[in-house]
Amino acid sequence: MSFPSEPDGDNFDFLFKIVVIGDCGVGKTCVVQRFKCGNYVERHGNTIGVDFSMKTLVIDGKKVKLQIWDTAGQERFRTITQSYYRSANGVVIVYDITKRSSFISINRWLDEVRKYTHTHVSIILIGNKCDLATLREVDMEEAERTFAEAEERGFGGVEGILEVSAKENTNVEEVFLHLATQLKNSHEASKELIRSDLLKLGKTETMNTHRCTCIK
Ligand SMILES: Nc1nc2c(ncn2[C@@H]2O[C@H](COP(=O)(O)OP(=O)(O)O)[C@@H](O)[C@H]2O)c(=O)[nH]1
Ligand SMILES: [Mg+2]
Repeated sequence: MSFPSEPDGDNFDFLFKIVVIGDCGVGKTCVVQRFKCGNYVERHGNTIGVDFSMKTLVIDGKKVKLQIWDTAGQERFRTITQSYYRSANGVVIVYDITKRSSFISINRWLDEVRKYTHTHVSIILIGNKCDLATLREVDMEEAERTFAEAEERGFGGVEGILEVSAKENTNVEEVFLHLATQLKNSHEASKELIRSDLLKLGKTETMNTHRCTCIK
C-alpha cells in the first residue's frame, strides 16, 4: 500500500501509525478532522474504505509525523479488518459520553486491539461530546474505573482517559500530543537500550536508525 506525502515531504524524525476506533457515531471523524484541519463539520457521510490523515507535531525539537487511520463505515458491522490494525503504534478508542452503549463497547474494542496488534501498542481512551453535559450518560469517575480495570486486565499500554469535544475543540490536540510524546519517548528509550547493547558488543556503527519506519 502506498500513501500520499504531505507538502512538507518526508522530513520527519519519527513516523507513527495511529488507528482510531469506537462505535459508529461517537465522533471519530469529527475528532480527527478537528485535529488535522482545526475545523468541525457536522455531517461526515460514511465513506467506504479507510480514511487517513497525516499531521506532524514537533516534540522536544523532533518532528513526529502521525499517520491517523479513521475507520470509514466498517465499525457499523462491529468488526474491523485485521489489516487496519497492522503495524499500528497507537490506538485511540472513542466513546460518546451521551451514549452509554458506546462506553460499554470499549471492552470489545480493547479485546480486538489485543487480538490484532503487537504488545507494545499505546492506547488512549477518549469520551467525546463533553460539550453535551446535560445529556451525559457516563460520568468521569466510572470512565476512570474502566481505565483502571483495563490496566488490571493486562492492558499495560492504556495510557490514559480523557474527555474531549470535537465541536468545542476541547482536549483534541492534547490526545494526539500525549500519544505522540509517549510513542516518541518509548521509541527513544528502546533505541537507547539497543545502542547500549551494541556498545557493549562494539557495533555502534550500525546504529543509524533514527526513523521509526514501522509502517509497511
Ligand atoms: N455535540 C457534539 N456532537 C459531535 C461531536 N463530535 C461529533 N459530533 C456529532 O456526532 C455525529 C457523528 O460524528 P462522526 O464524526 O461522523 O462519527 P463517527 O461515526 O464516529 O466517525 C455527527 O452528527 C457529529 O456532528 C462533539 O464533540 N460534540
Ligand atoms: Mg466516521
